Amino acid sequence: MKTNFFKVLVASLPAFLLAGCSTIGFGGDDDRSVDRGAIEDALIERFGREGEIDYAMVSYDLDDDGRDEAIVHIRSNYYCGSGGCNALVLTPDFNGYRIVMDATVTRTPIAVLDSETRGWSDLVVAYGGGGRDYGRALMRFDGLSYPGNPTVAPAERTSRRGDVLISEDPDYRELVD
Ligand SMILES: [Ca+2]
Repeated sequence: MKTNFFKVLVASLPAFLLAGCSTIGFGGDDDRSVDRGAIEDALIERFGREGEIDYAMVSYDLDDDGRDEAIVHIRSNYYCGSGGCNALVLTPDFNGYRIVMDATVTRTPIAVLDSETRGWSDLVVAYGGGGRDYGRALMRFDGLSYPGNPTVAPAERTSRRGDVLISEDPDYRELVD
């Protein structure tokens, strides 16, 4: 009985620590969760409510601090053109989520490498179209943020593939209609 109670207690700890938030676990690890409502708030604050916006999201702890970041890819005819759309990384902050990557002209897939820079996992982001060659870019954290565009420095072309976070054809859900 004691053991069972302890297991339940441990299993409910992550939800307890985020008490007051509506938490939804997704991505590869069921034990992890991010606050989808707070992330949607941050995305709406970033993009506004003009035009239709869809987003695909997974959670992954990029800086290994025990709290998952949200890795997001946007799909929107309003904001994005033939060169792709924004990829974002949002990290938990004391009052919501803070954007540490907001990269234009990205495509899926988005992957994580086993290497890291300044304590944050390196990312690989696809790009191409709209007059650009198709390729993959290595995105490295600089201490404050990841690069804002995969097609120019400090991002650099890479042949590395990494572990896919957001697949080439992910499920998008509506942010703003
Ligand atoms: Ca983290």
